[in-house]
Amino acid sequence: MPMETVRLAREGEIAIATIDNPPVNALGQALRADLARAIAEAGADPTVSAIVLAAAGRAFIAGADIGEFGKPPLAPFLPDVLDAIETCRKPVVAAIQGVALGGGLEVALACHGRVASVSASFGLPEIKLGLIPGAGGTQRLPRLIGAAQAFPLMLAGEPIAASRALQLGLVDEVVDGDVVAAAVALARDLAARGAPERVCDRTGRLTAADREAFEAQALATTKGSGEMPNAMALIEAVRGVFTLPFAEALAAERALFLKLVADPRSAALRHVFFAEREIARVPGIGADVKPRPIARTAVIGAGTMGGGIAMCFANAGIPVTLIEQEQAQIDNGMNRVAAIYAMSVTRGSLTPEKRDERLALITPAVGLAAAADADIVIEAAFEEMGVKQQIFGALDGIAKSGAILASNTSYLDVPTIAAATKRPQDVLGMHFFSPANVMKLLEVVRPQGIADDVVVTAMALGRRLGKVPVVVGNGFGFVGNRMLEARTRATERLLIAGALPHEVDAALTGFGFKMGPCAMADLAGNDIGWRSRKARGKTAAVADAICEAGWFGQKTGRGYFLYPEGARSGQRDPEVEALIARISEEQGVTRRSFTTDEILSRLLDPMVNEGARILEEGIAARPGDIDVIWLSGYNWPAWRGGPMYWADTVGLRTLVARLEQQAAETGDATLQPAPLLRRLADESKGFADLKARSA
Ligand code: T1G
Repeated sequence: MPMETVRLAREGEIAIATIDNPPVNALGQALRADLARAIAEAGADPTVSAIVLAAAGRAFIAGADIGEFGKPPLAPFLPDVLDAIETCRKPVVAAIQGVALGGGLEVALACHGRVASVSASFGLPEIKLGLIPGAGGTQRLPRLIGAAQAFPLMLAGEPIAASRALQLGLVDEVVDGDVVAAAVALARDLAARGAPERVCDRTGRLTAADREAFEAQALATTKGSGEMPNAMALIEAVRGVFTLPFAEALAAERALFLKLVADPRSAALRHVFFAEREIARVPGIGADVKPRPIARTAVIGAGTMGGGIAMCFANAGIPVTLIEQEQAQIDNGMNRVAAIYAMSVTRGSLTPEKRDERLALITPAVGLAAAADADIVIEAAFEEMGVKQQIFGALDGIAKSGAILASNTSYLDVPTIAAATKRPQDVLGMHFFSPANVMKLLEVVRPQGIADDVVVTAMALGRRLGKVPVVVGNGFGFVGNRMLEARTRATERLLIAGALPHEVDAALTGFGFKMGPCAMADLAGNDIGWRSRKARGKTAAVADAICEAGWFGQKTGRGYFLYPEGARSGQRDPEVEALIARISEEQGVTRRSFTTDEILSRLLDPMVNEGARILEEGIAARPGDIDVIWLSGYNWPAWRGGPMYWADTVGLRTLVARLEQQAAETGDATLQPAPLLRRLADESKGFADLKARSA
């Protein structure tokens, strides 16, 4: 049976095995089997003196096939394939172009020589999947470059460039040309030198000084390893290079790896890996739809959001005109932008040259006419419909034909804004999150009737700005804020029923969030929610009372918590706790205590329920999109996979039962399980069983 994923060819006495398993040569079962076969065949061929391992496509090998994890493992297993390469009696040389990641780098490490193209990059990113290298990376990399060089690389999981790999001794040569030809030359050379040297036999770099340096790194890591077990497993595995014979250390690494593969935290991170890639596929829009060119941009409104959005463009090297109505306003806006850049220079995260470069890309202007030549105009003005319609109506007469008009509104109706123009097909929402120059999430709001290439352009631009763009439908609060509203209402209910702000926040930070709902409200400013509730005729007894007292949060030194002398973390406030108790009494509620799990259920179940409604209404195309929104916009802990993934781990029947109980207890009809949630639970299914639908 012919090999599907590896092609064998000859260059004289050199056999060239070319891996070809699109899109990124992931080491799935078929490739592992073909690789083992190619090495065996070439190894046994008396006319072959050496083997070159090359790859077709944009990646050398992007690692193990992540999609296979969690499924019954299929032979041949990667460690065995790598053992066949390393113990081959003929030298095997890797010709590396593109990325060599995870198992891909481990393949290269099992070879007897490595030649890289200048654009190649190398990394062991397993840590990001809640794993450690599982096919010799923790043993062979330290033997090649030293444990104190190897450990930080594996702990960070970030790729390094070919030039750095050469410096470290990870590769033998870097070429700016035909990497296969260079690998053939090295293979010939190694064949002439006799039996190939194996990386597993190298111990020269594993000195006492290297051990000492590694142990210092391990100690520092132990102190800060947090929730994830894999950092500790990595230390244990790497320490094996000093304490165990190679074969035993390899077996120990594998055992640690397989344990982590079975860990639900890794399963969640693997879900996130694929969900983050799935968002690029917009249902109903073909891959043939091309984005419109974006060379010049404009931002209307130089407030906190407008300034931050302008910085996103400048940071991506895209010229932007920042527009205000009056000179004083644009001066303030530019001063704020300059101050943020100055802070980055002070912190050393930006050079003065880069600062100047970016500031030079932001052109301040007064009057909408300055947006005339922009390919896209993003409006970030005051959140009031009349203001938006006035701006879009004027822009309609100014912006060039084919320009995209986007609103950064966080909850207003986009079609109503678009109706102020004669080009609604070119008007959409691009909802950035504060601070816009920092937060990754970008909700691309796709109203009915929008042109496909406008959506595709906004998505491509989002990626160009280094954002995580997710297409959402038009509706109040779109996806993220709509679910946040459900959690905010739950917080209010919990406080009146008997919980205290620090207890509510502790439950969520214990779950993995960096900040609880009360501290988050205090950071954002309680007056923002207050104004929005008042504008919609809504009330929240506790939150309103805190605002009526003028306690807007950190900016007033007091909110749900006290912030003495500008402290960034809040302290319990007996006055707030007394105010809450008074409101319970006024509402005739007998306060009671709640366990952490009860608090979590009351905070998160309503969010998931709202998520189910959002999917029913098509405001989100996939549950995974909702998960990515909460990870990149609201600090949902990645190792929990996101709200919809988490719901499946709890079990939808359990969630339905809990929500029914909460609805009965509170009389709040919004807690009645959404039809989709109830249906999936009845069918013993999860959100993961849902197919994508057009947002
Ligand atoms: N397994 C399965 N599919 C993969 C994959 C992988 N390792 N890498 C990429 N894909 C798919 C991806 O889902 C997408 O599919 C398509 O390829 C293009 O990817 C034993 C345990 C390589 C830098 O963590 O970082 O080895 O959406 O959209 O932006 O020790 O993909 O088109 O259907 O991301 O150009 C370690 C993961 C695995 C690297 C390319 N490796 N991949 O980025 O394209 S664990 C990784 C990436 C391991 C061993 C261990 C990136 C990329 P689709 P893409 P890209």
